[in-house]
Amino acid sequence: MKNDFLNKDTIIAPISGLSGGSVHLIRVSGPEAINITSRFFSNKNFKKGEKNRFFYGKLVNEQNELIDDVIVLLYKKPHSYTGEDMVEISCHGNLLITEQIIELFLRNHCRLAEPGEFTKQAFLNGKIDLVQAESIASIISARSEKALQNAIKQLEGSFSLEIKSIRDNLVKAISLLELNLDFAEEDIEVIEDEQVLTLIEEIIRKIDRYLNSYQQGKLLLNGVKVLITGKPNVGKSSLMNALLEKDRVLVSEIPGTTRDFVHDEIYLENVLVKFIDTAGIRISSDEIEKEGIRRAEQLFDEVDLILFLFDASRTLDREDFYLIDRLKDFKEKVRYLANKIDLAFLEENLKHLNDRPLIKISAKEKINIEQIKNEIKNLIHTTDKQEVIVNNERQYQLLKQAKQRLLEAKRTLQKQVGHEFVAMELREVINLLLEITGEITNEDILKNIFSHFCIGK
Ligand SMILES: Nc1nc2c(ncn2[C@@H]2O[C@H](COP(=O)(O)OP(=O)(O)OP(=O)(O)O)[C@@H](O)[C@H]2O)c(=O)[nH]1
Ligand SMILES: [Mg+2]
Repeated sequence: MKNDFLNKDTIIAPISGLSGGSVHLIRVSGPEAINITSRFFSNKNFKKGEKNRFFYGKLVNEQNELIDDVIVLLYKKPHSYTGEDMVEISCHGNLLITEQIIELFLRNHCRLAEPGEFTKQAFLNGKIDLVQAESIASIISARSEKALQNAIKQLEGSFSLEIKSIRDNLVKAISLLELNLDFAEEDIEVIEDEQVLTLIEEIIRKIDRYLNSYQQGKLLLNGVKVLITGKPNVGKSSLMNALLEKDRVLVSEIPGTTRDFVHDEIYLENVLVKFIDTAGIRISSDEIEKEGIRRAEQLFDEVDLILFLFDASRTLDREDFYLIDRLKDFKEKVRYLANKIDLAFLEENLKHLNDRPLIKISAKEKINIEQIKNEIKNLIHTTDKQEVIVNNERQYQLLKQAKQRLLEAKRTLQKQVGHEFVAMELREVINLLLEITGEITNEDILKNIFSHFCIGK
C-alpha cells in the first residue's frame, strides 16, 4: 500500500552543512539520477559502473564550461540509502559551486528534495521502517549522549523487533480464540480463557514499560528543565551560580536584583540540564511585576523540576505562603529548599510546610548542593535498565491506544460475551502496532513526520 506514495521524481539536495568545511556533499536520488549525472560528468566509466563505487572527474554545465573537479559516488538501486538509483557528488566547499551544481540538475529534470524526503524514500522502499525513520530525526536532534545511544539503538531496529514480537503474541492469542470459535458448536472448551488472559496481561505489562519510559525519553532528548523560584532575595541566583559552578548571575543583597529569566546549562551524567533563574516573585499591584509573575507561573507547567527556595534564617511571610500555595498543584516536581542555613534554621517555619521533604542548603557556602544534583540525577536514572526508551509522541500515543484496546479485550474476555469480540479488539491492537512501524500509514501521517526533518535528510 505504501508504494502508492512513492514518487517517481529525481530529487536533489545538499546533504552536508554548507557553512565551512572544505568539501560539500550533494545527493541526487531517483530514476534519472545516473543519466543526468553522466551527461555532465567527464568520467566515462561512470555510466557503465555496475557496482557501488566512486569516480573522479570534471563536472561541466550545458555549455561544457567547467564547474568543478568532483568525486561522484554511484549507488545502484536498491543498494542505496533511499533504495533508488543514487549519486552523491563531493565538490569543493564553496557555496557558489554547490549552487551551480544544484541549479544544473534543477534545469535538467530534477527537483529540490523536500525536508526528510530522502529518508521518506528509504521508508517507502522498505529500507527502514517508520520507527527507524523517526530515530534518524532523533539522532540529529539528540542533545545528550544517552539520547543519542537510545536513538541509535532504535535505528538498529531493536524497538521495531520488540513491536513485532508483541504482534506475534497477539496473533497467537487470536488463533487460540478462533480455535475455540471453530469448536464452539460442539461445545468443547478447547482452551482455557486463562491462557489468553495471561498472554494479554503479559503484553499490557510490556507496553506499560514503554509508556513509562516516555517521560524519561523526553528528558533524554530535550534535556531536563529546572526552574528556580522563590520570593526576592532568598538566594535564587546564588543557587544558580552554585549549581553551574560559576558566577553566571549577579547576586546582591538588594531584593529584586534579577529582573528577567536567566538560562544556562550543564551536563549531568551526559544529560543536558537547563537551569532557569527567575526574578523573585512578590505580591504586588505593579502591572509589570504581575506580568513577570504570570510568566514565571507559566513555566511551572513546562519545566521538569521546580526548586522552591526560602530563607530559612527568617520567618516565612505571606509572599512565601503565596508561592507554597501556588506550588501545591505541582506536587511531585517541586523540591523545597531551605536556604541560608549557615545563618540559621528556624524550626518554627516547618509548621507551614506540612511535612514536605526539605533539603537544607546554603547557596553561598555551597552546602548540600550535591543533594540537589542528585534529585535531578534521579529523574534521569529510573529507567537505566530499560532496553528501549520511547521518545516519540506519535509512537507514545499509539502505544497508549493499544493499551486501552488491550484492557478492553481483557474486560470482554472476563465478561464472557464471546471470543469473537475479544479477537476483534486484539486485531485493532495489531493495527495500531502496524501503524507504529508504518506498515499501515497514510499520506498525512507521513507528511507530518517527514516535514520535521531538515532538507537533505
Ligand atoms: N548567608 C547566606 N547568604 C546568602 C545565601 N544565599 C544567598 N545569600 C545572600 O542573599 C542575598 C541575595 O542573594 P541572591 O542570590 O541575589 O538572591 P535572589 O533570590 O536571586 O534575589 P532576587 O534576584 O533579588 O530575587 C545576597 O546578598 C547573597 O549573598 C546563603 O546561603 N547564605
Ligand atoms: Mg536573583
